[in-house]
Amino acid sequence: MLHRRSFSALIVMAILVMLFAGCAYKATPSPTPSPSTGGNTITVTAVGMAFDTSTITVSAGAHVTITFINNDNGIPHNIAFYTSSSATTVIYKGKTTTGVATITYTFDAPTTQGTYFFRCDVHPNTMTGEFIVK
Ligand SMILES: [Cu+2]
Repeated sequence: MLHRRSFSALIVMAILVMLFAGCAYKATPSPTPSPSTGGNTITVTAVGMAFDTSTITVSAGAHVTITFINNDNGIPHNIAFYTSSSATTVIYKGKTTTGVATITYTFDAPTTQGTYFFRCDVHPNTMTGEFIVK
């Protein structure tokens, strides 16, 4: 029964090869997602009486540059940053601009991490978001 024994040996070898291949496959490193840079240069667009984002995230203490595009023809908007949604303490109040127009805001982010608040002062009930400092 030499033939049968070689056949069994072949099966065992095949299984070993498959196991090894399985291990090799698992060992293949998966692509590492590129780390977020903190994004301290940001573009925000206002269109259709809304911001195109509900969050603006920057690094603590970073010098922030925001390109604000107002695509609402004839309608004034701005972005103003406050410590909370009560909008009593201003972090930075961007100049109001009437669309269609683009304006650049520069300011320094708070040095304390946290979730703050931003809104359009012209439409404070509908155009709001979270200003995240991390
Ligand atoms: Cu507005």
